[in-house]
Amino acid sequence: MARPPAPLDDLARQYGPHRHDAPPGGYEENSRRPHSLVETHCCFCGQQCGIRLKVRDNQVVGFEPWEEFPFNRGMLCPKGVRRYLQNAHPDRLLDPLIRAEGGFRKAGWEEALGTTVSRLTDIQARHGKDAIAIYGGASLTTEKTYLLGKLARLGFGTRHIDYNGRLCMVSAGTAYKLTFGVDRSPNPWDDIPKAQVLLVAGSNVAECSPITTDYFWRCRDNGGKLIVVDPRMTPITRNADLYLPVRPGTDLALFMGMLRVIIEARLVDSTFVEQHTTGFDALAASVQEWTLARAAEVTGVPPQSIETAARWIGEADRAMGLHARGIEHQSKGVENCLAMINLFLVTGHYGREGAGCVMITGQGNGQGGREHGQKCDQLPGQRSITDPAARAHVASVWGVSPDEIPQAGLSAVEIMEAIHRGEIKGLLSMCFNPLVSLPDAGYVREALEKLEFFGVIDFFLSETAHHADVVLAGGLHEEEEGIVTSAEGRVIHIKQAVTPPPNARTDTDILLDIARRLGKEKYFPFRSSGDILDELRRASKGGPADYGGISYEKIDRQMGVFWPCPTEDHPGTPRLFEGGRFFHQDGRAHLQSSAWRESGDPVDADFPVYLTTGRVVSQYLSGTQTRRIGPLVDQYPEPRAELHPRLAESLGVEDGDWVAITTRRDELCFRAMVVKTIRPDTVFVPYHWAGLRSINRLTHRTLDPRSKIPEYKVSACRLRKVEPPPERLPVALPMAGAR
Ligand SMILES: Nc1nc2c(c(=O)[nH]1)N[C@H]1C(S)=C(S)[C@@H](COP(=O)(O)OP(=O)(O)OC[C@H]3O[C@@H](n4cnc5c(=O)[nH]c(N)nc54)[C@H](O)[C@@H]3O)O[C@H]1N2
Ligand SMILES: Nc1nc2c(c(=O)[nH]1)N[C@H]1C(S)=C(S)[C@@H](COP(=O)(O)OP(=O)(O)OC[C@H]3O[C@@H](n4cnc5c(=O)[nH]c(N)nc54)[C@H](O)[C@@H]3O)O[C@H]1N2
Ligand code: SF4
Ligand SMILES: [Mo]
Repeated sequence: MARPPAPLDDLARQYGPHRHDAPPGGYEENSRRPHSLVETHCCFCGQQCGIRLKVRDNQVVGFEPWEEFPFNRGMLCPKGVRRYLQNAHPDRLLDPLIRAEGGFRKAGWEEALGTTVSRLTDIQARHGKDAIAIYGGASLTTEKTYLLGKLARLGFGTRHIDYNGRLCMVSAGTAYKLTFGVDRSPNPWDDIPKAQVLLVAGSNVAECSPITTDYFWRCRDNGGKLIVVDPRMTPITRNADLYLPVRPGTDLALFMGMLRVIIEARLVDSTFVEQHTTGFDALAASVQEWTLARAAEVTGVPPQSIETAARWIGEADRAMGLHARGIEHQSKGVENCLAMINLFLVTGHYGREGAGCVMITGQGNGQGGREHGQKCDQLPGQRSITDPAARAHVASVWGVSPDEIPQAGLSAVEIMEAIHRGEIKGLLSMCFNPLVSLPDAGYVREALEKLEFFGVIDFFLSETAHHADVVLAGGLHEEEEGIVTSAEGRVIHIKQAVTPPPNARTDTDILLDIARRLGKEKYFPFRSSGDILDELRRASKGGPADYGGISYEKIDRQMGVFWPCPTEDHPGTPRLFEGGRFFHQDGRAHLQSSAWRESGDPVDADFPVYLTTGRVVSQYLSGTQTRRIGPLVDQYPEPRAELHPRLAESLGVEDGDWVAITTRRDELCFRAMVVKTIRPDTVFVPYHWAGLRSINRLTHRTLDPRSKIPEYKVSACRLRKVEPPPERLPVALPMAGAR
């Protein structure tokens, strides 16, 4: 039975959520009145900047910089300085909601939780334990992700739990696991200024990891060179020494071409390769055919630039690579990362100051959120769920026998496919907005409409939550204590600044109440986040991501603790692989060879232009939070299609005109932003909006076979000029350069 979403009022349909502009009492009044300050971290991206939150009357009413926190030393980006406007937002969910005729009605917790548990367990009774799935998220503290994983496996007994980090950087994680035996950026950010060469691939650092630019400029001040690989000249490119305008989806060819140059020019560090790696001969053979001419033809990058980039890395004493979603959001995302890592390994740039290849983590808890058991294939401590020893260890901590832990389940996009097939009939989603963030949104909407029961835990009514039967009013970041692991691998302490409004609850409370209603309270004896952390420490002990010696007090004392940190007296490990010791049993790095493949949605005569997607500085992810913060909306109010003047001219389009973008899935209209900073064969649209502004209606579901990450960065499309679509009211244009 198809279930349409709950209807929205007209305002919400046209503009999305309500905007909120000022703290209670307005800015002036707010700055005068007394308040207390809480030292904690930003709730948004993986940089996890330190921030002091201003608290008054149990509300976050502002912020002050926290200069002592070493990572950002008081610096913040536009999102960080406005996040506090969420706290008193009029859209904040204050009660649980239950689907009713024509929308939702407020409900009590007894009814909402009772319904959620009885509907989900009823589905399981009729169709088996695996007929329900759980979605988690990487904005949650690590304690919550651990709890959610345990609740899925021991509480509900389903094998299907996965999370929104599956859409983020699992291809990078898979590549690091394959090569090094561990999934973490090997270097602390303090290494960046010490490198002589930085190779930045598929990362819009200035807009998406703004504080990292400061490390880049310090590197440049020290004489370091910057190489940027991106189909768009992102803002950091203005200060780059070399720009490689790669055609979307061809990074693998670029890196294989560069590796061949390094080998031919005898820039391989043979001693390092011999003593610390395996697989070099096969790797060298695999790049033989990647001559400069071929690499240039496939990538669209001039051969001299490919050669120069390779030589700079090979000739440097200390070089670093940094990559993000541009190379990871591809159906060969794993291969791209492997090939980039190889460039640094064969040249001996590992385990030393200023030398290594790192991934720039995206989500707030992108790192910690993928280590302790909310991934479909994983148990706490970055252990594999298929490894009998890992199962035995975790089972002993949980007080169950290993057979009681379900086997590996389906990943995030695969769960949607199983819903379409009718195999999964119930879904509980916490901290995830799949309707906006998963590829092929039309397909996702159909899946949500097919569910027998859908429960959502969120503090705003996201577009996904409109499809829910029950919405449980969960907690904001500042309402609970916990830990998060930043892009550097630094475990930090999130402090509770306020308590939830009277009838909302913290996420932890909600999960523990569900466990109790399932009759499983004996496995969930936790009274605080600290209790959960204690168990998590034991569960992770001995695994690659060993948190055994990490406590809130130690984090506060050291301004963060880098894992692995196995014991209380261990200082933590800022730099991995020192002395050339890697995490595989043989202590070596395993160089991996790859073969070239086309993207999953290839360009052809009908769809001749590349469509790529990503972000702008003022909006965050699916926008549930930042589309509600007025000053951020003003910075960039609606998605625009970036196109090159040559492409615009061929379409007869001028800046501000409307274009229809058509892919093999759907067609949508956007206002054009004509810029010289993009390849002429590529169009870029940011993805932070819903409904007719959601670019994911046009993206495709091809997954990377090993990591199951979607290919957001490469679709094929065609464009044509259109009249302003009648269903759109005029919206103010973003001010030039004010992203
Ligand atoms: N302002 C802001 N900051 C954020 C976020 C946000 O939503 N808004 N989200 C956070 C999260 S979760 C993440 S994952 C990160 C993402 O951070 P980034 O990965 O830096 O951001 P994206 O915009 O997704 O993509 C990065 C770049 O990839 C380029 N690109 C597209 N296709 C290709 C390709 O085929 N090859 C190469 N080499 N490059 C390509 C795009 O032009 C873009 O400049 O940002 C984090 N920070
Ligand atoms: N086309 C395209 N699509 C993409 C990408 C792209 O580059 N292009 N990027 C992908 C990437 S990298 C990512 S990370 C995903 C993100 O995908 P999403 O899962 O959509 O990420 P969010 O927008 O953070 O959604 C999280 C939801 O959780 C809620 N939330 C936040 N914090 C908490 C909390 O502490 N507790 C609870 N209960 N709820 C919370 C928010 O209100 C929001 O509704 O999107 C992916 N989608
Ligand atoms: S850079 Fe990231 S963590 Fe820092 S203030 Fe901006 S969004 Fe927050
Ligand atoms: Mo992400």
